[in-house]
Order: sequence, then C-alpha cells, then structure tokens
Amino acid sequence: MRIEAAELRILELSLKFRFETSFGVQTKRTILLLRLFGEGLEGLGEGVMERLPLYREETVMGARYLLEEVFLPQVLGKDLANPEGLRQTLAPFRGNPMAKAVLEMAFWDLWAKGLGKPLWQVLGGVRTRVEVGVSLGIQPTVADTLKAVERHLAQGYRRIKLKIRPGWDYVVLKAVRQAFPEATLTADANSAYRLADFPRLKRLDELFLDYIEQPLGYDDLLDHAKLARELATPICLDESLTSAEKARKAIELGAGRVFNIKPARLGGHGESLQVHALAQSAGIPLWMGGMLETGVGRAHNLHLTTLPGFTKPGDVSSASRYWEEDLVEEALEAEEGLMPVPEGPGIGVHLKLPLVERLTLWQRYVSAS
Ligand code: OSB
Ligand code: MG
Repeated sequence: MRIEAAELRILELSLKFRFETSFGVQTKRTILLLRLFGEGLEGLGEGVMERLPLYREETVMGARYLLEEVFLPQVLGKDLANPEGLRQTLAPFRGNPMAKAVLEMAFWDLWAKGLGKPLWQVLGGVRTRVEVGVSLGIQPTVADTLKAVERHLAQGYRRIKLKIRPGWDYVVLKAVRQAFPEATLTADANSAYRLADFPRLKRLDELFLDYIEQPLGYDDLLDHAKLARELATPICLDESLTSAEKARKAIELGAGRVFNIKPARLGGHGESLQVHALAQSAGIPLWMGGMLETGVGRAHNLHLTTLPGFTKPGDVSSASRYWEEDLVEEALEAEEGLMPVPEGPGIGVHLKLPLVERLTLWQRYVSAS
C-alpha cells in the first residue's frame, strides 16, 4: 500500500458532560485527526493526547509537530508491505506512542480497506459485538453518583467504574456497593495515590471491587508490584503500560493482575497485539480502555476488542453519551451492554466532512512529491 497523501487536522468538540478525574476536569476534547490517502482509499486515525500533559506526557502540539515534521515525511510516497513495515519505519524514534499510534492506526484502516476486509478480521478478532461498561467521573455528591450508577445499570452497562482520589474513595464506593451489591464495580485513581496511602487503599478491599486501576505513579511498575502483594483487590495498570516491553516487565514484577489496553497509548494496534499475546500466555485478563474518543478512535477500539483476550467489559460505551453529534455517520450505540463492531472494510465508519470542517481549528494537507 502506497501512502500518497495525508491530511492532518486539529479540531475541538464539546463533551455532553463535565468529566472530572483525579488529574482535572474535561468539558471538551482537542482532537488530532489524520486522514491517509492511497490507492483511492482513505484511512483514519485519532489522537488521544490532550493539550496539557496531565494523563501521560504527550500533548496535541507535540504530536502535531512529530507527525508533520518527522513521521509523515518518513512514510509519504513509500510503498509499505503491511502495518508492521510502518511500525519498523517509526521504531528508531523514541517514545511518543500516542503520536505514532495516530499514523499506525490510520494505516491499519487503510491497509484493511486495501484487503477489502473489516479491521477486526485482519487483527484476528473472534466476535462482532463486545461487552462494555461505563467510566463515571467524580460527581458533586454521593447522591449524584448513586443516581448516575443506577441510570447506567438500567441501560444494561455491564460494569461501573468510578473515578476516585484521596478523600473521594471509600465513602462513595461503599455507598455504591451497598446500593448495588451485585454490580461489577471498579475504581480508577489515575495515579492519585502514593505507597504511603496504603491504609486508605487497604480499606477498599472490603468492597469487592473487580480491580483498582492505576493507583500509583503514572510511569511506575515497582511500587504497584509492592502494593499488589498487600492488597486482595487486583491492580489493573493503565497509564504505566505504554509498550510491550513495559507489559513484559509488569508481568515479571507482578505489578498488575489485569491490563487496560488502549491502542492509542501503546503506539497502535501492532504493539497492542504484542501485549495481547504476552497477557494471554501470562493469564492476564484484558479490557479495552477509552479516552473519550470520537467515532474514529471508538471504532478502532471496538475492532481491537474482538480479540479473545478481552474478557472484561471495556470503556467503549455509546457515542451518544459523549457527543451531541459524533464525527462519523455510523451510530455507535450499545444495546444491553453490548457494542456492535462497525461493518464494512477497515474500521467501517465514515467522516461527516461538513461537521469536521466546521469544527476544524487548523489543518494541513501534504502529498508525496
Ligand atoms: O484513565 O481511563 C482513563 C478518560 C480520559 C483519560 C483517562 C481515562 C479516561 C476514562 C474515560 O476513564 C473512558 C471513556 O469513557 O472513554
Ligand atoms: Mg484509567
């Protein structure tokens, strides 16, 4: 597949809800959107990095620079045999997995379309619908939280994840556990605790959480391994897993008994397949994370979630929860806690170009000379 041209955009989209986590409040997303063109086809990729490095270190502007000045010039006009070839081309450049993932995932889409197959089949998926839950931000009160949990359980979501931070943890989780004794419940700290907070975290053991997500440092494995030995509740890693190498070390150290996969955090689908293989052989269950994606990133995530190792509900919930109007034509909506995987070649979704135009703050088109 020869990449003939690329269009990179930055656009802004308002969220329908205020999303509060231990690292801040989000009311909109600034989105890097990449369209790759080749052989009369188009591949799509979406960046998940934000303006500010509050989740991981990458930023929208840093990624835009790398894509424009470094990564796209490496691949434009090149005939790449497959996505692994593209991955090898980007491999010498260190770090920046989110920036690499925008290009890598757009190329998987383009390549699958070249083969005339849906992406999930090319990735090795085994199902056409995937189990999903919801990630609920920190609410103003416990009563608000109970209402939000009740509403989403009634909609059929199969797991409730609550964002926590020191001071907003035991009390709210305990209230939800008491009101919904049978619910599959998890907590995501987004790195808000330190090992010294052990007594606070130990109290959560009585609430039968399915796992606690990323309690400690955003790049840490060692302290998570220490904490894991002292908690009955399994630890799930999110922020710290940025490559297959990190996943291998996390397994060796015992830093997490569950892994959150976000292909955009791991550098793309290729790296995610490697983590999937490692997790399968270590007996580590996987689930698909989310970064408040539009239909483009959401479709990519859905396709990857069809692999056999994804045995816990993902954060890939209905697009209508997030957006008044999504960037894609196809409605990505859950039914009874199951999300259908978009059909058709590649990721199976199509941009609403007039809407994309309206939301665009900046764009650049580059073609192979
Ligand atoms: O830690 O999983 C996270 C959103 C932005 C940044 C980090 C995270 C999240 C979510 C939202 O939990 C998941 C979603 O609904 O897309
Ligand atoms: Mg998380």
